[in-house]
Amino acid sequence: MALERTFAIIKPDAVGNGQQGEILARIQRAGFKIVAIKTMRLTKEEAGGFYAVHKERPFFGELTDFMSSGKIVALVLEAEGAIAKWRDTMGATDPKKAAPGTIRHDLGTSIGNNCSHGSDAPDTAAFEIGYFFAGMELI
Ligand code: 3AN
Repeated sequence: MALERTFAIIKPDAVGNGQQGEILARIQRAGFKIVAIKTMRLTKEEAGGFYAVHKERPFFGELTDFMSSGKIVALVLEAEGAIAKWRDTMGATDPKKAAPGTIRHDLGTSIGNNCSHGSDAPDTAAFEIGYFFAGMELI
């Protein structure tokens, strides 16, 4: 398997609950290298640009309101097969369907408030990393 990078977010629900340390510990235990990390608050427009692929979905307004409701932690994670590995570490989108021991199962409260985001493919990882981080932050 090739060394790969993925993009991750610790979402406003988890930062608001003070769970960012717990999630960073899980990232470390799972064996990821943290290439880049920053705390920030998105505007609704910036959240909309990030989730542009979902703009026709009925939950788009709710999603962009939530993602701009508080601080997030944006991360670039590196590991062998990082994209699939991070999605496995997070668990299914809906915390009720996520496996025990995954971040979303253990810390998430609903399909919207599910603590974390992860890129789903190499092309989305490339777009999402570039949306949040400049090249010099990724050396
Ligand atoms: P994932 O983040 O697991 O790839 P997607 O791509 O299906 O999931 O959904 C994108 C984001 O939209 C997710 N982070 C999720 O929190 C949110 N979302 C998905 N479905 C709903 C829904 N029915 N209501 C509110 N938010 C949703």
